[in-house]
Amino acid sequence: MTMETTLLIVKPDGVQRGLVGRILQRFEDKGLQLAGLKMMHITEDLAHRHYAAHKEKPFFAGLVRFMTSSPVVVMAVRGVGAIEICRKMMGATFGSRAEPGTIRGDFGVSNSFNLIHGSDSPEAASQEIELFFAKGEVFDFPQGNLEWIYDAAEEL
Ligand code: D4T
Repeated sequence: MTMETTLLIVKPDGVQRGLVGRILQRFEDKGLQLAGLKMMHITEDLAHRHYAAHKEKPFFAGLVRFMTSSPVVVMAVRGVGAIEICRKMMGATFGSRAEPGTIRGDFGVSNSFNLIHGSDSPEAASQEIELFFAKGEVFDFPQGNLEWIYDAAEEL
């Protein structure tokens, strides 16, 4: 596993329901580093680009409407194996099926209003970070407590 930076989005339902703090807290509690954070309103064009892989799907129009309906909070989160770790912490796509203990499993029951997005591969992560953050908005800085988060023998 290598050091990775992933893109997470607290979707409009998470912001409207006042869950941003609790969701963000889970990633900090895990020992991952917050490297970028901002609130934004996703434009139609950005939603289309972000979900381009789904453009032929029957749920695409509703997904774009949802993602552009209200502000979101985007985060760049860093850690060894962060992409897979964050996906596991999010839980299965549908809130109705996500395991308890995961974000979607603990905070939601809806399938389309599923609270959070997370990059699903290193390629997607770098594309999505570029899409959502301008140059200089994701920070590279030493994690203060790193020596207590990773064993020195671990490969960082
Ligand atoms: P994202 O991409 O938002 O992190 O979610 P997932 O990676 O877990 O799931 P996905 O790409 O398959 O779906 C993207 C997004 O579309 C919504 N969706 C999905 C929906 O409204 N109806 C559906 O049938 C599916 C499959 C939920 C997440």
